[in-house]
Amino acid sequence: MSPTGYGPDFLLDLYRQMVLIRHFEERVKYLFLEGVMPGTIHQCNGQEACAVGVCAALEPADVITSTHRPHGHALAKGITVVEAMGELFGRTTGCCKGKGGSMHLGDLAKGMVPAIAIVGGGIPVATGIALAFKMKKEKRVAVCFMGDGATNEGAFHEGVNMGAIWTLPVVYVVENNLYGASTPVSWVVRTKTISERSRLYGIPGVTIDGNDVLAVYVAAKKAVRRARTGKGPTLLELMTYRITGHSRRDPALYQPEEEKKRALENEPIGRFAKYLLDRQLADQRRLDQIAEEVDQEIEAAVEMALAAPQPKPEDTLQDLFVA
Ligand SMILES: Cc1ncc(C[n+]2csc(CCOP(=O)(O)OP(=O)(O)O)c2C)c(N)n1
Ligand SMILES: [Mg+2]
Repeated sequence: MSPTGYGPDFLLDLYRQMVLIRHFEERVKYLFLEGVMPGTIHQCNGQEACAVGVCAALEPADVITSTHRPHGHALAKGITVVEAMGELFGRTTGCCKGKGGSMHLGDLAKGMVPAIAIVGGGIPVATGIALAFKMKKEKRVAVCFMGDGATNEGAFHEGVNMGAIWTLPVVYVVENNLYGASTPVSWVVRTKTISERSRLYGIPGVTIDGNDVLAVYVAAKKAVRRARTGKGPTLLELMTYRITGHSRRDPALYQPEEEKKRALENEPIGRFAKYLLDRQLADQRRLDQIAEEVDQEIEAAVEMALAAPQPKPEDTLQDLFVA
Protein backbone atom coordinates (compact mmCIF):
# COMPACT_ATOMS: atom_id res chain seq x y z
CA MET A 1 0.00 0.00 0.00
CA SER A 2 1.28 3.46 -0.90
CA PRO A 3 2.39 6.11 0.33
CA THR A 4 3.25 7.09 3.91
CA GLY A 5 3.70 10.47 5.60
CA TYR A 6 0.08 11.16 6.59
CA GLY A 7 -0.92 11.78 10.19
CA PRO A 8 -2.84 9.14 12.16
CA ASP A 9 -5.92 11.35 12.55
CA PHE A 10 -6.30 11.68 8.78
CA LEU A 11 -5.66 7.98 8.20
CA LEU A 12 -8.05 6.85 10.91
CA ASP A 13 -10.71 9.13 9.51
CA LEU A 14 -10.37 7.45 6.10
CA TYR A 15 -10.67 4.09 7.86
CA ARG A 16 -13.72 5.22 9.86
CA GLN A 17 -15.47 6.46 6.73
CA MET A 18 -14.94 3.16 4.92
CA VAL A 19 -16.21 1.17 7.91
CA LEU A 20 -19.20 3.50 8.20
CA ILE A 21 -20.14 2.90 4.56
CA ARG A 22 -19.70 -0.88 4.86
CA HIS A 23 -21.71 -1.17 8.08
CA PHE A 24 -24.38 1.25 6.87
CA GLU A 25 -24.99 -0.89 3.80
CA GLU A 26 -24.90 -4.17 5.72
CA ARG A 27 -27.50 -2.81 8.16
CA VAL A 28 -29.61 -1.52 5.30
CA LYS A 29 -29.47 -4.88 3.52
CA TYR A 30 -30.94 -6.61 6.57
CA LEU A 31 -33.62 -3.95 6.95
CA PHE A 32 -34.64 -4.76 3.36
CA LEU A 33 -34.57 -8.49 3.96
CA GLU A 34 -36.69 -8.03 7.08
CA GLY A 35 -39.18 -6.11 4.95
CA VAL A 36 -38.79 -3.00 7.10
CA MET A 37 -37.27 -0.79 4.40
CA PRO A 38 -38.96 -0.06 1.05
CA GLY A 39 -37.44 0.05 -2.46
CA THR A 40 -34.22 -1.58 -3.58
CA ILE A 41 -30.50 -1.03 -3.02
CA HIS A 42 -27.24 -1.35 -4.89
CA GLN A 43 -24.47 -1.82 -2.35
CA CYS A 44 -20.90 -0.65 -2.93
CA ASN A 45 -19.37 -3.35 -0.69
CA GLY A 46 -15.73 -3.68 -1.67
CA GLN A 47 -15.67 -0.31 -3.46
CA GLU A 48 -15.55 1.97 -0.40
CA ALA A 49 -11.97 3.17 -1.01
CA CYS A 50 -13.06 4.80 -4.29
CA ALA A 51 -15.67 7.05 -2.67
CA VAL A 52 -13.59 7.82 0.42
CA GLY A 53 -10.26 8.37 -1.35
CA VAL A 54 -11.75 10.69 -3.98
CA CYS A 55 -13.97 12.72 -1.64
CA ALA A 56 -11.08 13.21 0.81
CA ALA A 57 -9.35 15.12 -2.00
CA LEU A 58 -12.27 17.55 -2.39
CA GLU A 59 -13.29 20.81 -0.76
CA PRO A 60 -16.83 21.07 0.68
CA ALA A 61 -17.81 23.46 -2.15
CA ASP A 62 -16.79 20.97 -4.85
CA VAL A 63 -19.64 19.00 -6.39
CA ILE A 64 -20.02 15.32 -7.21
CA THR A 65 -22.47 13.39 -9.33
CA SER A 66 -23.24 9.77 -8.57
CA THR A 67 -25.00 6.68 -9.88
CA HIS A 68 -27.50 3.96 -8.94
CA ARG A 69 -24.83 2.90 -6.36
CA PRO A 70 -24.53 6.15 -4.40
CA HIS A 71 -24.46 5.35 -0.67
CA GLY A 72 -20.66 5.47 -0.38
CA HIS A 73 -20.38 8.68 -2.39
CA ALA A 74 -23.07 10.36 -0.29
CA LEU A 75 -21.58 9.45 3.09
CA ALA A 76 -18.07 10.35 1.92
CA LYS A 77 -19.26 13.75 0.63
CA GLY A 78 -20.69 14.69 4.00
CA ILE A 79 -24.30 13.57 3.93
CA THR A 80 -24.94 12.38 7.48
CA VAL A 81 -26.03 8.88 8.45
CA VAL A 82 -29.30 10.36 9.74
CA GLU A 83 -29.97 12.09 6.40
CA ALA A 84 -29.04 9.02 4.34
CA MET A 85 -31.01 6.57 6.50
CA GLY A 86 -34.01 8.89 6.58
CA GLU A 87 -33.95 9.06 2.79
CA LEU A 88 -33.75 5.30 2.36
CA PHE A 89 -36.77 4.96 4.63
CA GLY A 90 -38.62 7.63 2.62
CA ARG A 91 -38.93 10.00 5.59
CA THR A 92 -38.96 13.79 5.70
CA THR A 93 -35.68 13.76 7.65
CA GLY A 94 -33.95 12.34 4.54
CA CYS A 95 -31.54 14.39 2.45
CA CYS A 96 -34.23 14.69 -0.27
CA LYS A 97 -37.06 14.91 2.29
CA GLY A 98 -37.93 11.28 1.57
CA LYS A 99 -38.80 11.87 -2.08
CA GLY A 100 -35.68 10.36 -3.66
CA GLY A 101 -34.80 7.09 -1.96
CA SER A 102 -31.66 5.02 -2.33
CA MET A 103 -30.89 5.77 -5.98
CA HIS A 104 -31.28 9.55 -5.63
CA LEU A 105 -29.28 10.29 -2.50
CA GLY A 106 -27.80 13.77 -2.59
CA ASP A 107 -27.95 17.32 -1.34
CA LEU A 108 -26.73 20.31 -3.32
CA ALA A 109 -25.88 22.12 -0.07
CA LYS A 110 -23.38 19.34 0.67
CA GLY A 111 -22.01 19.33 -2.88
CA MET A 112 -23.78 16.26 -4.18
CA VAL A 113 -26.29 16.36 -7.00
CA PRO A 114 -29.04 13.86 -6.13
CA ALA A 115 -27.74 10.65 -7.70
CA ILE A 116 -28.73 9.83 -11.27
CA ALA A 117 -29.61 6.15 -11.81
CA ILE A 118 -29.61 6.33 -15.61
CA VAL A 119 -26.27 4.75 -16.51
CA GLY A 120 -23.99 7.51 -17.86
CA GLY A 121 -26.54 10.21 -16.94
CA GLY A 122 -24.20 12.02 -14.59
CA ILE A 123 -21.49 12.60 -17.19
CA PRO A 124 -23.07 15.51 -19.11
CA VAL A 125 -24.45 16.90 -15.83
CA ALA A 126 -21.03 17.01 -14.14
CA THR A 127 -19.58 18.51 -17.32
CA GLY A 128 -22.27 21.21 -17.28
CA ILE A 129 -21.61 21.98 -13.63
CA ALA A 130 -17.91 22.34 -14.42
CA LEU A 131 -18.80 24.68 -17.30
CA ALA A 132 -20.81 26.81 -14.84
CA PHE A 133 -17.86 26.93 -12.44
CA LYS A 134 -15.59 28.06 -15.25
CA MET A 135 -18.00 30.69 -16.59
CA LYS A 136 -18.56 32.10 -13.09
CA LYS A 137 -14.79 32.02 -12.47
CA GLU A 138 -15.34 29.93 -9.32
CA LYS A 139 -12.40 27.81 -8.22
CA ARG A 140 -14.59 24.74 -7.73
CA VAL A 141 -14.29 21.28 -9.19
CA ALA A 142 -16.93 18.81 -10.38
CA VAL A 143 -16.33 15.09 -9.97
CA CYS A 144 -18.32 12.55 -11.93
CA PHE A 145 -18.48 9.05 -10.44
CA MET A 146 -19.48 6.38 -12.93
CA GLY A 147 -19.25 2.62 -13.41
CA ASP A 148 -17.30 0.86 -16.15
CA GLY A 149 -20.62 0.21 -17.94
CA ALA A 150 -21.25 3.94 -18.27
CA THR A 151 -18.11 4.37 -20.38
CA ASN A 152 -19.85 2.56 -23.26
CA GLU A 153 -22.74 5.01 -23.31
CA GLY A 154 -22.89 7.84 -25.87
CA ALA A 155 -23.09 10.30 -22.97
CA PHE A 156 -19.52 9.34 -22.02
CA HIS A 157 -18.13 10.36 -25.40
CA GLU A 158 -20.10 13.59 -25.57
CA GLY A 159 -19.50 14.57 -21.95
CA VAL A 160 -15.78 13.77 -21.74
CA ASN A 161 -15.09 15.32 -25.13
CA MET A 162 -16.84 18.52 -24.12
CA GLY A 163 -14.97 18.62 -20.81
CA ALA A 164 -11.73 18.22 -22.75
CA ILE A 165 -12.29 20.78 -25.52
CA TRP A 166 -13.42 23.46 -23.07
CA THR A 167 -10.70 22.59 -20.51
CA LEU A 168 -13.30 22.29 -17.76
CA PRO A 169 -12.60 21.75 -14.04
CA VAL A 170 -13.97 18.21 -13.94
CA VAL A 171 -12.62 14.80 -12.94
CA TYR A 172 -14.19 11.70 -14.47
CA VAL A 173 -13.90 8.80 -12.02
CA VAL A 174 -14.58 5.32 -13.37
CA GLU A 175 -15.10 2.67 -10.71
CA ASN A 176 -14.17 -0.40 -12.71
CA ASN A 177 -15.62 -3.31 -10.71
CA LEU A 178 -15.21 -5.68 -13.68
CA TYR A 179 -18.95 -5.98 -14.30
CA GLY A 180 -21.83 -3.93 -15.66
CA ALA A 181 -24.61 -5.78 -13.79
CA SER A 182 -23.80 -9.38 -14.90
CA THR A 183 -21.77 -8.46 -18.02
CA PRO A 184 -17.98 -8.78 -17.67
CA VAL A 185 -16.08 -5.69 -18.83
CA SER A 186 -13.93 -7.89 -21.08
CA TRP A 187 -17.01 -8.67 -23.22
CA VAL A 188 -17.77 -5.03 -23.92
CA VAL A 189 -14.41 -3.21 -23.89
CA ARG A 190 -11.66 -4.10 -26.39
CA THR A 191 -8.90 -1.90 -24.96
CA LYS A 192 -6.69 -3.15 -22.14
CA THR A 193 -7.76 -0.33 -19.86
CA ILE A 194 -10.62 2.15 -19.87
CA SER A 195 -8.31 5.01 -18.94
CA GLU A 196 -6.51 4.76 -22.29
CA ARG A 197 -9.69 6.09 -23.91
CA SER A 198 -8.66 9.45 -22.43
CA ARG A 199 -6.01 9.78 -25.15
CA LEU A 200 -8.76 10.09 -27.77
CA TYR A 201 -10.00 13.18 -25.97
CA GLY A 202 -6.55 14.63 -25.37
CA ILE A 203 -6.71 14.46 -21.58
CA PRO A 204 -4.63 12.50 -19.07
CA GLY A 205 -5.93 9.14 -17.91
CA VAL A 206 -4.59 6.71 -15.34
CA THR A 207 -5.55 3.29 -14.04
CA ILE A 208 -4.86 2.73 -10.37
CA ASP A 209 -5.62 0.29 -7.58
CA GLY A 210 -9.05 1.42 -6.44
CA ASN A 211 -8.89 -0.76 -3.32
CA ASP A 212 -5.91 1.18 -1.98
CA VAL A 213 -7.53 4.21 -0.36
CA LEU A 214 -4.28 6.18 -0.19
CA ALA A 215 -3.43 5.53 -3.83
CA VAL A 216 -6.92 6.73 -4.74
CA TYR A 217 -6.50 9.82 -2.57
CA VAL A 218 -3.14 10.72 -4.10
CA ALA A 219 -4.37 10.26 -7.67
CA ALA A 220 -7.56 12.20 -6.96
CA LYS A 221 -5.64 15.03 -5.33
CA LYS A 222 -3.50 15.38 -8.44
CA ALA A 223 -6.51 15.31 -10.78
CA VAL A 224 -8.44 17.79 -8.61
CA ARG A 225 -5.45 20.17 -8.48
CA ARG A 226 -5.15 19.98 -12.23
CA ALA A 227 -8.84 20.78 -12.64
CA ARG A 228 -8.79 23.59 -10.06
CA THR A 229 -5.79 25.28 -11.65
CA GLY A 230 -7.47 25.50 -15.04
CA LYS A 231 -5.67 22.62 -16.76
CA GLY A 232 -8.79 20.59 -17.48
CA PRO A 233 -10.15 17.11 -16.90
CA THR A 234 -8.54 13.82 -15.96
CA LEU A 235 -9.96 10.33 -16.41
CA LEU A 236 -9.28 8.23 -13.31
CA GLU A 237 -9.93 4.51 -13.61
CA LEU A 238 -10.10 2.86 -10.19
CA MET A 239 -9.78 -0.93 -10.30
CA THR A 240 -12.08 -2.43 -7.71
CA TYR A 241 -14.57 -5.25 -7.16
CA ARG A 242 -18.14 -5.54 -5.94
CA ILE A 243 -18.12 -8.21 -3.22
CA THR A 244 -21.91 -8.38 -3.22
CA GLY A 245 -24.65 -8.75 -5.81
CA HIS A 246 -25.44 -6.01 -8.33
CA SER A 247 -28.62 -5.25 -6.38
CA ARG A 248 -30.21 -6.91 -3.40
CA ARG A 249 -31.87 -9.62 -5.52
CA ASP A 250 -28.67 -10.73 -7.27
CA PRO A 251 -26.72 -13.74 -5.92
CA ALA A 252 -23.87 -12.86 -8.39
CA LEU A 253 -23.48 -16.43 -9.64
CA TYR A 254 -21.66 -15.07 -12.70
CA GLN A 255 -18.66 -14.08 -10.55
CA PRO A 256 -16.23 -17.05 -10.55
CA GLU A 257 -15.53 -18.47 -7.09
CA GLU A 258 -11.76 -18.06 -7.44
CA GLU A 259 -12.19 -14.41 -8.48
CA LYS A 260 -14.48 -13.74 -5.52
CA LYS A 261 -12.01 -15.34 -3.14
CA ARG A 262 -9.16 -13.18 -4.44
CA ALA A 263 -11.37 -10.10 -4.23
CA LEU A 264 -12.19 -10.77 -0.59
CA GLU A 265 -8.49 -10.98 0.23
CA ASN A 266 -8.02 -7.68 -1.60
CA GLU A 267 -11.00 -5.75 -0.19
CA PRO A 268 -10.09 -2.22 0.90
CA ILE A 269 -11.06 -2.18 4.58
CA GLY A 270 -9.10 -5.30 5.58
CA ARG A 271 -6.14 -4.06 3.58
CA PHE A 272 -6.17 -0.64 5.19
CA ALA A 273 -6.60 -2.14 8.67
CA LYS A 274 -3.46 -4.18 8.03
CA TYR A 275 -1.64 -1.05 6.83
CA LEU A 276 -2.56 0.79 10.03
CA LEU A 277 -1.71 -2.13 12.32
CA ASP A 278 1.59 -2.95 10.59
CA ARG A 279 2.76 0.65 11.01
CA GLN A 280 1.42 0.85 14.56
CA LEU A 281 -0.77 3.79 13.59
CA ALA A 282 -3.58 2.05 15.48
CA ASP A 283 -4.02 -1.10 17.52
CA GLN A 284 -6.85 -3.60 17.11
CA ARG A 285 -8.68 -2.10 20.11
CA ARG A 286 -8.84 1.30 18.41
CA LEU A 287 -10.13 -0.24 15.19
CA ASP A 288 -12.78 -2.21 17.10
CA GLN A 289 -13.77 0.96 18.92
CA ILE A 290 -14.27 2.76 15.59
CA ALA A 291 -16.53 -0.07 14.41
CA GLU A 292 -18.56 0.12 17.64
CA GLU A 293 -18.96 3.90 17.41
CA VAL A 294 -20.06 3.61 13.81
CA ASP A 295 -22.62 0.91 14.67
CA GLN A 296 -24.09 3.08 17.42
CA GLU A 297 -24.40 5.99 15.00
CA ILE A 298 -26.19 3.73 12.51
CA GLU A 299 -28.59 2.30 15.10
CA ALA A 300 -29.49 5.78 16.32
CA ALA A 301 -30.17 6.81 12.71
CA VAL A 302 -32.44 3.77 12.14
CA GLU A 303 -34.48 4.67 15.22
CA MET A 304 -34.73 8.31 14.19
CA ALA A 305 -35.80 7.40 10.66
CA LEU A 306 -38.48 4.99 11.88
CA ALA A 307 -39.87 7.67 14.19
CA ALA A 308 -39.89 10.36 11.48
CA PRO A 309 -42.93 11.19 9.32
CA GLN A 310 -43.32 10.34 5.64
CA PRO A 311 -43.86 13.19 3.18
CA LYS A 312 -47.48 14.17 2.56
CA PRO A 313 -49.01 13.88 -0.93
CA GLU A 314 -49.05 17.69 -1.27
CA ASP A 315 -45.27 17.78 -0.62
CA THR A 316 -44.78 16.50 -4.19
CA LEU A 317 -45.59 20.05 -5.33
CA GLN A 318 -42.71 21.52 -3.33
CA ASP A 319 -39.01 21.77 -4.25
CA LEU A 320 -39.80 21.95 -7.96
CA PHE A 321 -37.98 24.11 -10.48
CA VAL A 322 -40.54 26.33 -12.16
CA ALA A 323 -39.42 27.93 -15.42
C1 LIG B 1 -29.22 3.87 -19.60
C2 LIG B 1 -29.44 2.71 -18.67
N1 LIG B 1 -29.38 1.45 -19.16
C3 LIG B 1 -29.58 0.40 -18.35
C4 LIG B 1 -29.83 0.59 -17.01
C5 LIG B 1 -30.00 -0.61 -16.06
N2 LIG B 1 -28.79 -0.74 -15.28
C6 LIG B 1 -28.70 -0.25 -14.02
S1 LIG B 1 -27.18 -0.45 -13.37
C7 LIG B 1 -26.60 -1.22 -14.76
C8 LIG B 1 -25.18 -1.68 -14.83
C9 LIG B 1 -24.23 -0.55 -14.74
O1 LIG B 1 -22.91 -1.02 -14.73
P1 LIG B 1 -21.72 -0.08 -14.32
O2 LIG B 1 -21.85 1.24 -15.03
O3 LIG B 1 -20.46 -0.83 -14.52
O4 LIG B 1 -21.99 0.21 -12.78
P2 LIG B 1 -21.97 -0.83 -11.56
O5 LIG B 1 -23.37 -1.35 -11.43
O6 LIG B 1 -20.99 -1.89 -11.87
O7 LIG B 1 -21.59 0.00 -10.38
C10 LIG B 1 -27.59 -1.30 -15.71
C11 LIG B 1 -27.42 -1.93 -17.02
C12 LIG B 1 -29.91 1.92 -16.54
N3 LIG B 1 -30.13 2.19 -15.25
N4 LIG B 1 -29.68 2.94 -17.38
MG1 LIG C 1 -19.38 -1.96 -13.15
